[in-house]
Amino acid sequence: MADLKEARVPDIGSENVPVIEVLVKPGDKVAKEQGLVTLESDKATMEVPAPFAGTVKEIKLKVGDEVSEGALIAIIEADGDAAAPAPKQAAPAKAEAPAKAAPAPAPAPAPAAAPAASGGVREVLVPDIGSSDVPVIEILVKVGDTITKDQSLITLESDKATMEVPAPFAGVVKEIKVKVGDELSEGSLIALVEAVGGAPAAAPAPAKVEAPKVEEKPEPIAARGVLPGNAPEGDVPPTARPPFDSKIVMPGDAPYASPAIRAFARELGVDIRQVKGSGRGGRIQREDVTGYVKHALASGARPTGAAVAAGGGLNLLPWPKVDFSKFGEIEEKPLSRIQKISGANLARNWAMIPHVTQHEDADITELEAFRKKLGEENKDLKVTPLVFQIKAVVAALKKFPQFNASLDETGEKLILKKYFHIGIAVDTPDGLVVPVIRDCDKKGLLDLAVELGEISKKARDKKLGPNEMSGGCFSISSLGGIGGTAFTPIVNAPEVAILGVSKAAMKPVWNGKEFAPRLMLPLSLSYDHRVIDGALAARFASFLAQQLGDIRRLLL
Ligand code: CAO
Repeated sequence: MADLKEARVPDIGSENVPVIEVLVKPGDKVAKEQGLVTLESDKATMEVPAPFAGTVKEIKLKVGDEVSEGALIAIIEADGDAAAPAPKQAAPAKAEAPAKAAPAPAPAPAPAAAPAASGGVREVLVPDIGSSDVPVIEILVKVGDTITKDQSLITLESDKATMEVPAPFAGVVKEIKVKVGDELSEGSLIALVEAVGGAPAAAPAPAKVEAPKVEEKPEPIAARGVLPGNAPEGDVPPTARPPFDSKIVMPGDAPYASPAIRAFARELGVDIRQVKGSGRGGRIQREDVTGYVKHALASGARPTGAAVAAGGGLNLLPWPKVDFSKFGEIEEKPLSRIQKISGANLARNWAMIPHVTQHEDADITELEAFRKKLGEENKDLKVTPLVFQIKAVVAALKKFPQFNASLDETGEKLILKKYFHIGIAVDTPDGLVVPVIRDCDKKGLLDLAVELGEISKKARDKKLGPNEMSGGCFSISSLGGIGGTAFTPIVNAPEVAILGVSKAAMKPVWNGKEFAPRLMLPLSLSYDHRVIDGALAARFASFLAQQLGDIRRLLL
């Protein structure tokens, strides 16, 4: 009989916390500790991991629901050896064997220790956060600030969660005892605060606060702020996650900011995705948001340069909200994480890059004969036309270096690259991903064929790591195995061009005397018109066609 178990919200330290993302769907196989949903309170963003491995049968909540400890997330058919019994009532799932204490998502207010001095100046200490030596990544107050009870004082970031430590009482900050980079544990001194008004009497130091008893719950928090929207590398187990680098993980630059900073940005009407973070790993700080606003105001709300490069200036109509069920039967299907991430990137690239597509046909009759021969000689290797296209692209990038380039984030400087890493668009059941084959100039056709086979398989098995999808110079999107005569690929920013390849077809071609049957390969080169002009694109495309038309040239 199927072993159906309930996955519930563990003790998250707050109540009625909104679900901002559902990370799995019915039918998904989940590993133990894989994130099921993302919750975001005003103090922390956290992923709730699966307490056991299995197959998701039913999802019991949706984005926007507000949940507390014990809320039912999903019914999961546990894998055979799943050890943890499912909770039978509204209580957090208990971990089979918590490997290590997990941090509290939203720590209880910092405990106040005994008065450090007369006149109501009291120490504020780090509460039980479930981990030790957690780095301070942000100081949210300064000396002289008047703070309210529960106002956030500092932000800590462990490998599992980003959390703000709130003030246990109202008062005036007299001294700050930590700095960014310090590693804190329960009881570490954060600040001296002069209590005001009805501040509680001195508490014993360090007061045990109501922080969650981490040893009784599953490791609750997979870092959301630390690894936002990790669809492409979603299979990386939580314990083996790579160090955070927002540029690698999300070329689309998902906002990397604490909840307080996001709320601050919202308050000012700032789209935080447009703010460039100056903190560690690109984290967005308060000053970045204010800097962004200042810049927008100074430029008369018509941002240029950096702001344009950052995505500003698009004043689009909101997306139409339609109740389609009024017109007939419908079914709702959430987008996969890959679709959401690539969708955001594609929308930005399409809206911000002035695209032009140059079309060209390459005569690959001879190439095809050679490719077939190569295939016969290497029966266990699939040598498709794509490997020749990679080689031809490298030759064209060498001849036209402007294509092997990126605009910097100000939009005012071109970075020319001396390496040749080619991204290949791969269609997977969950959406489009673009793994990168490195140093294609140094690899032979057969090496490229092997690597292409490997990355395509890895992409479809969801095994690609973030490093395998970063660093590309130019992308190829081949629909040649499927069909079509031409299309308009979208430039994969910050690259400046992309080659779309359609299906080769036999066509009558005039050779000066007669029409001869030739195998013609349609090429569609989309480029960023800010960097490349039409004449250059026509030269690049025609050079590519020449290379493919006479593969001896690839040896040059
Ligand atoms: N013309 C004619 N036939 C072609 C061809 C072309 N341009 N390109 C490939 N083919 C043939 C191959 O030779 C192969 O034939 P056999 O089965 O007889 O060997 C067949 O089509 C299938 O090729 P393939 O797709 O498996 O291999 P590939 O190396 O051409 O492509 C990959 C690999 C990963 C790029 C491809 O599978 C893929 O995912 N393409 C989709 C990319 C995509 O979605 N782009 C759209 C982005 S915009 O939304």
